[in-house]
Amino acid sequence: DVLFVFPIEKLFEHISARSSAKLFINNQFVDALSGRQFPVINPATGDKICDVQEADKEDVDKAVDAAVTAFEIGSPWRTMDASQRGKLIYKLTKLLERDSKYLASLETLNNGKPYVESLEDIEHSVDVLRYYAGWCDKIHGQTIPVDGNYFCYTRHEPIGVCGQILPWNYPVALLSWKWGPALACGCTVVLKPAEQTPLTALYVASLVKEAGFPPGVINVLPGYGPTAGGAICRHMLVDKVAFTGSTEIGKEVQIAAAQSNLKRVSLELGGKSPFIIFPDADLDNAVAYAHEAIMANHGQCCCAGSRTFVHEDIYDEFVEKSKLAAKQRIVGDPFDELTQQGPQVNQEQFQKILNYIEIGKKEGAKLEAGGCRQGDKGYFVQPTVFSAVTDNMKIAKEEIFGPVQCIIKFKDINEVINRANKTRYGLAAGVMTNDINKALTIANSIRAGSIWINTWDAVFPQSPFGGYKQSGFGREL
Ligand code: TXE
Repeated sequence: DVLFVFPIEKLFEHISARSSAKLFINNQFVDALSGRQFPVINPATGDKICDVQEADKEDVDKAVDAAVTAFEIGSPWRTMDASQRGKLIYKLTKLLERDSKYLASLETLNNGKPYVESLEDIEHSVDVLRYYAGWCDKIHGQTIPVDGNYFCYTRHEPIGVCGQILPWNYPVALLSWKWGPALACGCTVVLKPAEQTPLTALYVASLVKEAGFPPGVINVLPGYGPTAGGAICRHMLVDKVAFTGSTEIGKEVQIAAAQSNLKRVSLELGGKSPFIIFPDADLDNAVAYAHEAIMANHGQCCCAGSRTFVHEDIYDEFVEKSKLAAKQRIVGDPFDELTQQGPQVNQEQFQKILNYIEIGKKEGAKLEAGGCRQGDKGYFVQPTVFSAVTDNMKIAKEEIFGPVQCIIKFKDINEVINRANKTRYGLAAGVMTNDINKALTIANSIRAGSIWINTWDAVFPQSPFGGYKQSGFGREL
């Protein structure tokens, strides 16, 4: 039953029946003021799924007006009991569960990730929102015994109108990361999903209305980055912008915030995360973790383990086994239950990855597996493994964001700490070892937001996530 997929033809009918290929403002699906639309593509075929209304600056103004009104003192949202806010968020999680197969099918159609993984993303989103639903009535300040005849207290207040800009790699999951805390605290939201993957966010918007959120509390604007995204970042009445995406655009977001109203900014950006494998670790286990660390979600993870540092004593054997793992990975139709890897999200990302593979070959890295596109339709890339990668190569320094494993040799712990830290990024890191001393030394020496010991990608609603250095600041979850 878990593998039941919503029939694809029905997906199209539903998108139009719910009129959800539009902007969601004030609990209504409306056309963009310009009337412009943009195409949304199925990455498995390159074919158009549908056209979606395209938000621009005037639509952002309209959505922010709605969010400002919803946030006014005395409004239904501001006077609602905190526990009632929690019930609304909880109701939304029930609707997500009710429609999880539909949503997972839509996610797979639009993003290309395997259906089973889309289902897991929806389950994760439910867990995240449920966790935050419980927080609503547990956010309190302090009383402070100041000197003199005074009563002093702190009160935690909602920030206000929160602009939220999402990438395309985890469309529903990242939506839950952004909405959960903002709604729990009583903020209102103007969200822009990535232009590549707006469909699931728009469907969830229809559930927002069904759950009974007051109009204007949540607004969803599909559109492009420089236009709709930029207008959110520059808007004088947006109090905060939470951005997940590339480091380059993260910098632009912060500049726009500074040049407009000094809105608060939180940034969750790229990475080049090191995974350090010591010879005392179980070899097969380490190979399997390192493989998943980079291949999961087709390499399209901000916290992908994209630099695999392997100790010289086990290097050759590790490479051999990693090569085998890559060759065995099943790439194909994301709706097939056996598929482990579907297409990359779009032509641009697909081409970017193939370019990096060519650069790797030219720089002298040894291609052990993959290295080409798979098939002649859609944006499929073969799981690729490079050995003999050195620190100065582009493929060891830049974020490829694809299924390309770079295996690098090291000799000792101090040297590998230094080398692992030589990056502008600092999102995550990992170590595989049976020696607690080595594990804790690594954990305390690598400058990254999450350090995983004998695991990877262990991300929970209850624990914080975010970067050091140019991987961003502020914490998700
Ligand atoms: O990212 P962008 P792209 C990395 C990854 C990937 C690269 C490029 O290396 O290959 O970035 O991907 C919106 N003002 N990551 O081009 O451009 C845009 O519309 C405001 C890592 O997709 O950063 C989208 O909604 N917003 C990352 C979002 O920003 C703007 C996930 C992300 O797009 C804007 C994605 C502007 N001027 C990519 N320009 C991660 N941290 O997981 C664009 N946007």
